[in-house]
Amino acid sequence: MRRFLRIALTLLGLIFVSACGAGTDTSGDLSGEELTVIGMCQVGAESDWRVANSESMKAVFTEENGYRLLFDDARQKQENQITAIRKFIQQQVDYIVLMPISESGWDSVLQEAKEAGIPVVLVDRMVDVEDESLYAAHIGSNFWEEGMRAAAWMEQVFPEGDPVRIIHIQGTAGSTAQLGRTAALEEAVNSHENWELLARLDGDFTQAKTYEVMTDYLSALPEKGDIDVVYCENDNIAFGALQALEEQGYTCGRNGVNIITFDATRGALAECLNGKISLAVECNPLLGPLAAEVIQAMEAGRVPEKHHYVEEQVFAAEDLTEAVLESRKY
Ligand code: GZL
Ligand code: ZN
Repeated sequence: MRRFLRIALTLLGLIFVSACGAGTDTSGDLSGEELTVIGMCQVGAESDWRVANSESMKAVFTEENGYRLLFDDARQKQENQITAIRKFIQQQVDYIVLMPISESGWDSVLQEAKEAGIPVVLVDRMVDVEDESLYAAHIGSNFWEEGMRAAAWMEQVFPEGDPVRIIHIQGTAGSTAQLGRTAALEEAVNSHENWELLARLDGDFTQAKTYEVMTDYLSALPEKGDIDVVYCENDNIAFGALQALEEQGYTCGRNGVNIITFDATRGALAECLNGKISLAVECNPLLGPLAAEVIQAMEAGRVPEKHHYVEEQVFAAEDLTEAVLESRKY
């Protein structure tokens, strides 16, 4: 028995040491590092877009390009992003690159970064802060414009005066992408008396959540509804909605339920090519090179432009071929 206990205690000790080992020193002071140290706060891995965005950042902020990248995945929680920023401040990183999950709640932690003399570069979504000096620059998309492109397409395909019955499935509440894409749809619905919002559901930018809320909504209808458009605020929402709609017997495409999606990742373009998604509005995740350009400008002592917007387009089925799909980078 004593021998067994001795072995068990030894094993426990080993496990304890290795666990501590795994946790050591990501909080060490990096102020002496010659490489440019980047503390990066990513939202999570909720969507195909997000994965492509992370890959784009990691491909640029490499050691051979002169960077030490500290990458934190917040698993879709703002408090994890705030904790990571405080850790980066302790480590005295040279820059903080933040992909903020939502617009509000950043004033105090960004003030702490400012007092520590660490410039903050915002990528993708925006923050809503009193003092604009709390961030050095923002690189991202104009989400309202993306929504207006979708509304313009709806105007083209639905003759003025025709009824258009719309289900709106939103992204993460309070994120700039959700706020902008929602505002554009609201403006379009308000300016077309025959456009009707049947329901507004929360898809949180994920396929699983959307499949659940859309299935609940559709199965609660007394009979199959007349749905002209499902306005999905990103591709993963569109995938969840498509799955639920088809399971409930709806035909998706130009002669059935028109799914509109945002991001236009390769998976969505494939569904567009096969006619199940009617419109894919591009949202460009490849923001790494622009972010590096801004940081290099600051390294050279220049003050960067405050806002940098990337070019984006829309895709309908007739714009797509296999070759176009192959040419897409994400
Ligand atoms: C848009 C980005 C959104 C994408 C979603 O720039 O913030 O977050 O549209 C992602 O796919 O989850
Ligand atoms: Zn009109």
